Amino acid sequence: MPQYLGLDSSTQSLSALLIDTDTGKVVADRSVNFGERLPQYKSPKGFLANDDTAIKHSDPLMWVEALELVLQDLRGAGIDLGNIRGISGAGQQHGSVYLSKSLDDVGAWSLSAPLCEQVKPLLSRATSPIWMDSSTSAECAEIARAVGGDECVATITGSRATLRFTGPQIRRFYKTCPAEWQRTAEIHLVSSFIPSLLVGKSVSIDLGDGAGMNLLDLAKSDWNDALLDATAPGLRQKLKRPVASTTVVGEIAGYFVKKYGFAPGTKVIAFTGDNPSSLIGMGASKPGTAVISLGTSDTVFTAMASKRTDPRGYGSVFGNPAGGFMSLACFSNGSLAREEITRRFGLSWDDFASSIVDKTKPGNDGNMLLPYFVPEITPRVLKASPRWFGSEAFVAGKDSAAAARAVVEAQALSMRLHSDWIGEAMTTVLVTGGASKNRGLLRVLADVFQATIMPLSVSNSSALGGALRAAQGVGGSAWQNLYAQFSPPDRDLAVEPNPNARPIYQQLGATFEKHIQEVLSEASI
Ligand code: XUL
Repeated sequence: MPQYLGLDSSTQSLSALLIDTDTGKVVADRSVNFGERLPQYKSPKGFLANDDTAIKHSDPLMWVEALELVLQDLRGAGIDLGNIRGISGAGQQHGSVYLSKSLDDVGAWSLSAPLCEQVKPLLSRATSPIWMDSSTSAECAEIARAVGGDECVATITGSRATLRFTGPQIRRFYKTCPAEWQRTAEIHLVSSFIPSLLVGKSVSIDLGDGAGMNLLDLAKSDWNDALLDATAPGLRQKLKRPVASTTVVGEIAGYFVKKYGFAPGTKVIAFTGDNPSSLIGMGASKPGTAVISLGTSDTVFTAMASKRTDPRGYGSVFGNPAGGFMSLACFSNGSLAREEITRRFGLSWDDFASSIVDKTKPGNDGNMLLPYFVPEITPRVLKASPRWFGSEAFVAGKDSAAAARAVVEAQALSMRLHSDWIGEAMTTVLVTGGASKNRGLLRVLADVFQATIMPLSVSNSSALGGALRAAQGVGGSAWQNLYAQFSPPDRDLAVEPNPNARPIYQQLGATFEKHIQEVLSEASI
């Protein structure tokens, strides 16, 4: 019974997906929602409230507790963790954890206290900035200036200096909290922190997620000295050298063997970012297959045949865990914007879908929404500022069906517009994430992209990518074959585009872009 565990520490939950490579079955699929299961962290959506809406931090101890809870849940469901041969996984990208001591120097975890109590005194910064944070405009400008401008940062790292990226976040910490900075010995991404807990030693950041820091020289697969210096003094000493995503980074710590029944010697493979991990879980690691992930953030990504950067400056290049690079466009108004509409209008997800499919039509009778309910990453809109255009009833918030279509049409148009730089044909697009089974969303995506939209049978492709990479890292089985076994696209749910919608969305795309330009030209945004 060779089993492999994929973990996904994302914005709102920590999930575990267990696969058995002999039977070809998903043995377990469990998730710990932070808001529901760990209310003491006061993070209903996975992050802490802050008067400054640009600041989005989470308590890293919440992630530690969730890790133990999900393992307890697996045991509670009768799973023998002793059958697991390898573990890998993913973390929400860009989020960072700050420790006053390297985990190489703390000794073995003790069984006499839960892990969060042992990690707490090691934190040099109580909270972790996450990908939704947009408080680093000044730091991005400083870093770019120090190395010769935004184009230089993009040439080295694949992305311009970007608000949510870890380098600018580290610089802000160094500037605003000098005493805590002095106490910091080691910095982790979420994707290196979780495996470090599992191994009980400091685990390196992988090249996939490391590319989301504005610190990695993509050509050299190492941190770039000019960017390290521009970010904060002595930064290289606080980061281990990055490793390939396929690296076996250690064996499970005795704590987990004794407490949860893992087999001694269970291998841990480097974790990566949730999007790079999804690329593997979607079977899309070769160029030619585009993926849309519908989660807290919506993302569009593909493996890249050759490295290119986004001339608009919003998109990013990350490492492809299977080798080479991937492109990504990220939208912060994903599920939070969709949920805002269902909440305001009291719609169930079924109502939401039928509002789109049965009650409205492509173009939405001219009703359009700029769905910026939280600050937006792509395009960069720094203040929450939703805008409604169209009929009186729509603008007055009295047309729930039009509102449901409007939020999804705007999201799809924005994804199409802001992924044009990727340069890959999008005739078939695979979709994943919590919302990827909603027929309303699938219909609009098919019509806007004029592509066949194909959902995956497993909705957590990021955790699946972790399990597949673990199987490949330990067992040597090629993950592509495993992918075909575990998660082929769900062809029954595939949605074909309606060709009549093409001209409608061409025109609508132009109107949408015009509205965006208006918003961007307003000094206050
Ligand atoms: C990608 C990004 C988000 C997070 C969400 O650059 O910021 O998609 O990875 O977990």
